[in-house]
Amino acid sequence: MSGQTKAAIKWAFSIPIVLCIAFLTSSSVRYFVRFLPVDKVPVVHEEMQNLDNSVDDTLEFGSRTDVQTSTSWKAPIIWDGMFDPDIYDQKHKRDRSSVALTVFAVGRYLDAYLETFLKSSEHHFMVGLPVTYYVFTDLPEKVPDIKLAPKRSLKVINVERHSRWQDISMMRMKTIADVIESEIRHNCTYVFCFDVDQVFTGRFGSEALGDSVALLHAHYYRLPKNMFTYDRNPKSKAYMQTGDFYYHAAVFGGSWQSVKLMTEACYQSIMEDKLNDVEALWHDESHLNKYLWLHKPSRLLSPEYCWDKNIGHRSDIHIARLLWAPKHYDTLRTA
Ligand code: 5GW
Ligand code: MN
Repeated sequence: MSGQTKAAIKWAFSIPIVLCIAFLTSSSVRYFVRFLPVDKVPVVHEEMQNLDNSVDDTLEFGSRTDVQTSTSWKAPIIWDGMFDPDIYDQKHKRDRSSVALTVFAVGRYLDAYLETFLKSSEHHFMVGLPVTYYVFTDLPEKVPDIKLAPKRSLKVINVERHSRWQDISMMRMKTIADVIESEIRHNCTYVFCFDVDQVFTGRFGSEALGDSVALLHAHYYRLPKNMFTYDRNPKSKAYMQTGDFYYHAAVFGGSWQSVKLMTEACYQSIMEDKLNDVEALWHDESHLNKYLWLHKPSRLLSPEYCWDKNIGHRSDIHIARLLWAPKHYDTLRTA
């Protein structure tokens, strides 16, 4: 054999060995990295993060036999007992995840709900992760001065007060899309959008983070599809004959990219309806349901994540993480 052939054979043998070693080290590095303290983990910058990824392999879908724990398109539905909170917290600290929380407190809703909402959020919402609150209000000087934990901050954004309450609710979509474009996308990985008339009462943590996240409405999760209150007017852009679930617009979220697309699309549909002089049955919620039927969410939250105490005891609700605050429509909805 010539020296050249020998060299070629050596080469050919060494390629699979090198590949093998490379594979073993990369997988063992990935395995051991999870045991490193958070601040020692190297930050890996990837083109596009895979937001709902391998930690979801740790979900125990069979641990809850009393409820549906995944959708037909294989998105997890997060219920108590299915997840290990520490695994999710560690993953998101490692990934340097940060979360924007948007909330509107316009007119009388500010005094009625904002302080309780924010104080309870400090105790339960994404504890340990950097959170930026974006409070939208027409009364910026009245926003309470809440003491925030380290790495958490609050920005007040002035918005005008629409005279129709339906518009206050619907125009949130446009306002959220705009602030994602101007601010949130530079500061945060995820965005969660909340109604203000709610109180956190239990962990609402990093297990809820995903690319596009929707909440099962407490009043509908056990009802058959034909009872869902989708918009049934074919003239509305929100019209739908059937769907997957009935989602509650009081909580939705995801990566800033997904929430931007979601809120922009809902706003477009709302404006098209206005041109056609129609309004969807449940306003922004109807449009959100239509969007999520056409663009399946990657993660669903069980009604633990927005429970209504008035429903009474349900054996499948082991913990209420966020509760509807009492409604005072009589005083709040009069002009
Ligand atoms: C006022 C009157 C009727 C309906 C809504 C409002 C209203 C809503 C308001 O005056 N100010 C305000 O900030 N909002 C925001 O829109 C709050 O964040 C509120 O949580 C959200 C949705 O309105 P809700 O909570 O009254 O709607 P539902 O579907 O929970 O009854
Ligand atoms: Mn509400």
